[in-house]
Amino acid sequence: MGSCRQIAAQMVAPGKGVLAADESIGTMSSRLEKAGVEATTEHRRRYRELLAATPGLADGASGIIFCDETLGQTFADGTPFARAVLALGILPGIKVDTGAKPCPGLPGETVTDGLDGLTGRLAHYAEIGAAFAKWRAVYVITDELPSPGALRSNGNALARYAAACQAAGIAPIVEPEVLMDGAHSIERCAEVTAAVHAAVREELALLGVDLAGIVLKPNMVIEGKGNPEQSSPERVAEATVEVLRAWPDELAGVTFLSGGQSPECATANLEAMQHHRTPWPLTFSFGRALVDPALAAWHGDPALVEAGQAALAERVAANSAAVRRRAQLQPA
Ligand code: 5MM
Repeated sequence: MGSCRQIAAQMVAPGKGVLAADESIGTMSSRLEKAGVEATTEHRRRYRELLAATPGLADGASGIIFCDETLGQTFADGTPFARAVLALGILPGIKVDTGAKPCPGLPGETVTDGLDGLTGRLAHYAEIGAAFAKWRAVYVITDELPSPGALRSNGNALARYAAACQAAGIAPIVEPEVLMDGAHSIERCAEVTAAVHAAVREELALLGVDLAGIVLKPNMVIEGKGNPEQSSPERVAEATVEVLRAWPDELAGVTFLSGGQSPECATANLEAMQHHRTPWPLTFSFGRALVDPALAAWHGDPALVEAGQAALAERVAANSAAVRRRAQLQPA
């Protein structure tokens, strides 16, 4: 258990966040194709190497989440990804869920799969160097949803995953994502996010998960994408922190997902969070809000690897600067 606490603390160290580069093969392939890059195993490998080998990445990134395919691959020089990033001062992580699947009995909702064989897979990932893991549960907002069944099923799966990780000495990122799809208000997002977190907390407690050895990866509390009103960063921060206050002080830290916000918007909201005094660090584990500019700049051209890396470095530095504000605003 001690090592999970240490790893989790390292993941949310001052000024650091986690890069989410764990798109499944299907998601990564369609993102590559959209950027004009043929979706091959080798192109996915090159893109992940571009990201991980970005000069100075360790200054703002404590860890990178990979998917199973990447963790089985090597840098061009033959070094396995996990060993290569460790040598760069970055913790390697692994997404161990196998995706959100339609849930029989819960029309329009999903439950995340991946518990079968999880203990054996975790042992393998630990052996090849993974320090932490990630599991994402997905919740939709409508007037009626999420249902109590979705709250309980996903909360239970997240807790079983987290307990299995801690037993294996791998620190779990617990990611309950309330989607931005829809035209709901920020108040409705707050209400749903609070209910989701309450169900997750209950299940984590029932399985004896050590909160000091997990990292929570939630959505920010924000309007639906279809709502013409969009709250200021100050309002988003206030609403988000209010929901998070239900978490005990011992939680290791909070690393937000970006959820489809623009890179600039996600950073502004993250910066606004730092004005609130909280017992746990509030930092980033963005996917798209960090990598979209890099993918656009590189778009598969070997001559543009440095341009892609510069674009990633710029977003990581901006988010690192945002979370470093905490130290100025909240002197110890
Ligand atoms: C990088 O995308 C992750 C995996 O997605 P799929 O398994 O669906 O392909 C995803 O879980 C990601 O880590 C989180 O959603 C955060 O990413 P964003 O882009 O929302 O910050």
